[in-house]
Amino acid sequence: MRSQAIAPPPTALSIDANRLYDALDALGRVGAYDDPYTGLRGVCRLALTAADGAGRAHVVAEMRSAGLAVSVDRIGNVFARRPGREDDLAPVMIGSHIDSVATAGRFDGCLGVLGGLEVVRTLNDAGYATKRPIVVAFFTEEEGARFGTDMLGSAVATGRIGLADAYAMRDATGLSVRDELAAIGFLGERDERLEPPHAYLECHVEQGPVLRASGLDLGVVTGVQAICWHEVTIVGKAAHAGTTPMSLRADAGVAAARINLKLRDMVSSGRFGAELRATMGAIAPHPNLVNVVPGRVVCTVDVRNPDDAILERAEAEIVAHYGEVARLEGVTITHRRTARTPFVPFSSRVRERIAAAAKARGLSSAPIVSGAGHDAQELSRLCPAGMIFVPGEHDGISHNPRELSTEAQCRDGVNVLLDTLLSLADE
Ligand code: HGY
Ligand code: MN
Ligand code: MN
Repeated sequence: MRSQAIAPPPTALSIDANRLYDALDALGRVGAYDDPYTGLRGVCRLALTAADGAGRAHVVAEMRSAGLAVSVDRIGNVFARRPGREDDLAPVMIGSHIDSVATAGRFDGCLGVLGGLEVVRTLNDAGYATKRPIVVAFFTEEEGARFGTDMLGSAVATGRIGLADAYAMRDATGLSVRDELAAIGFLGERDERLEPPHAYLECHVEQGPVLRASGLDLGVVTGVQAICWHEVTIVGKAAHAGTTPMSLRADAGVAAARINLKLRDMVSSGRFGAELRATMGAIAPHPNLVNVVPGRVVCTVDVRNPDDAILERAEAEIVAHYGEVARLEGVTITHRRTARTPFVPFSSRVRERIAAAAKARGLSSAPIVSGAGHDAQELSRLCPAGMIFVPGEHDGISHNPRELSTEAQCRDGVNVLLDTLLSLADE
């Protein structure tokens, strides 16, 4: 490392926005596909698939080219370390994820990881060594879209989910987390339980319309709303669509539809306030044929609310409804709770640093609750954690190839990430 400069004032340094945007574009080409519905290039890097493995290898190579020492833990989380002047101090960690849903854009998660890398590159260019070490990290299966529970890697790293339980999780085809980690060469040896960092920062696209609609440059995230996921299995009776009288049917497809409409009715009833969000994202009928009454449906329920007590009430009503639908349709309904996280508040100290850094750059910001789950909520169990939200175009759409944040929006978010990092890494 070149000679150590005196700590520059936080706003003396700025990132190379063009380099950041090029890095986002390059990673966005890994696991890219031509989306038939939007006509755009989408990203599909479901956790631990070959595409995710290629994305991981791409980012690890970038981390190493920035002079970082890379290690992989037993759940495939990747940590890239930059030494500090006082190298035995706890590091400041910047992280997020690079796995994606099947119809993703190139910003969700990637902005946080490549933004962290850009912060390191900016400090390298300035020949500046922070007092504390810096770690840039990405966590395994943040999306939960393949193995069924979100923030899997960061939940293992922070002790919410045990390693053995995580290894045993299987995707819809029966492939296990452990085998798939080995298959892509990311079954690491580093202990999966993370030593508490000094602080954790994550820069992420908002994935919603709030910041863009209010003309704000950034969001200072106050916390993540409570999340509950169910996998619901409905077993009826496959039968001939033409010869089977309606009175003799046990139609799993109609049962799933009743549950889906119930979700919508609960939201529109107002009985759970104005913030309840409920979604049946996956619906898989079997045998899924035009002339067969569906004998079986596996579907999912995703319910969220900033208020834990309201979410509890909503979940209880949904579970009671499973019983009502089973009786009405003559089917059996079982469910498995696959994710359940409470509302998680972020550190007021870190939030203040983020807000001050935005103000020092003349950027407008406001507090905002996160509708999406993030690795930062898991890391907040170990250390003070905070998030910076970046606005998105097209109403901030995400989990869709139309996801788009401009170079300037990404630049502002990562500059504030840099400033906040400096203020924490030099204390
Ligand atoms: O579902 C979520 O909130 C996140 O995208 N994993
Ligand atoms: Mn994300
Ligand atoms: Mn996501």
